[in-house]
Amino acid sequence: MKLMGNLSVRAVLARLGFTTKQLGSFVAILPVLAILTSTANAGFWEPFTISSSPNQKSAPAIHGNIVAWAELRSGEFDIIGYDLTTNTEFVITEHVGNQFTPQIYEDIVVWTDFRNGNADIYGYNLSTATEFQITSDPNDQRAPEIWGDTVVWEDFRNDTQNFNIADIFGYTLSTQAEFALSTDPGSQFGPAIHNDTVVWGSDQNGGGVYSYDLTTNTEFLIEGEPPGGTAPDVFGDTVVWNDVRNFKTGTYWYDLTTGTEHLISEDNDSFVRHSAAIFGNLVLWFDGRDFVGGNDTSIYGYDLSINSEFQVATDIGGSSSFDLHNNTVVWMDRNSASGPTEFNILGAQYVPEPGTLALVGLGSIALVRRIRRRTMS
Ligand SMILES: [Ca+2]
Ligand SMILES: [Ca+2]
Ligand SMILES: [Ca+2]
Repeated sequence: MKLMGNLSVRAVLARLGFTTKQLGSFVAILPVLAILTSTANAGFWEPFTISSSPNQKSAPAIHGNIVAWAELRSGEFDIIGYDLTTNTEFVITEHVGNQFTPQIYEDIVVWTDFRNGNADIYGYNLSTATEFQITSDPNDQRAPEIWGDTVVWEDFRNDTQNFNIADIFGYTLSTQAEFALSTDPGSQFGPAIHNDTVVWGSDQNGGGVYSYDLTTNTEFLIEGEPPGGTAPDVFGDTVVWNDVRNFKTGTYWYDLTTGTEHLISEDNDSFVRHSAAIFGNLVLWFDGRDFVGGNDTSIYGYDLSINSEFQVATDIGGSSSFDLHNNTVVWMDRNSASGPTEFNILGAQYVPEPGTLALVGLGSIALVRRIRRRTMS
């Protein structure tokens, strides 16, 4: 996954529509292609607009062709969905009370819901158009994430004194069974999940990044150097997060298989980076390096397959979250440059640059043209 090997090149070409026969004739030059793409430039991000309605919005999420976000309508926040294939917007819930922070996995949307006077986790099945309740504990459950059959969230049920020290809980959708992942001392926050791995940040013992293996029910401290511990993300065996060391803000990735930590990049100042996310070879984060006043924030990223850093978007205001799935990122753009503040849900799709020089050198010009045409379309 980290380096673009033959299999992933093959997978990319298959996605571009090449047949098995065409792929077979391509295998001979794959090693050359793999070497040259390892030094290739990053691709580019093609931006698009999802919603520019005047309502206040927050926390967009994406999975496949579905985008969801929280939107202020009639004085309260609801969960709104959008289908990127049909460019149509639809209501997921407009129940009384505020709904925030949706996340999506295939046809299931989950979110934080205040309809009961405290925060609970609710869900919605897009295929059956049915809503369902996940938690009913009288204390707060917030910030759910979902992958496959499992939902995880920040849970405040055990802090009956202050209601601000969180644990991590989870729920199996198929069995409707709730369970605790971590009731460690201090606060555990910002859980993320991919396959059978859950990760979170913790302020326990000065701060750290933890992972949890759902198949073995074991917790593992990844990084415990204070002040580490901003909310991490996980994809496969790769965990990513931002932290500050020696007054430099860095983005790190950790290989759960080898137990090794790697610096992706760092700013030579304590510029704020937060909200690192990973999907496939792409790592993205909010980055304050372009700050020139106001609420300017940028999204920067890094392609682990070609070791290249790039800017995804800049001057997006005080946006507090984005989401990444496949090659598409969505975020909230808060723009007050000309008049009243606008709250736009924007997106961008990453178009990787194929190893064009390698292919041209091997006389496969027609193939290159086909790749580029299909990639650009
Ligand atoms: Ca509502
Ligand atoms: Ca609750
Ligand atoms: Ca705790």
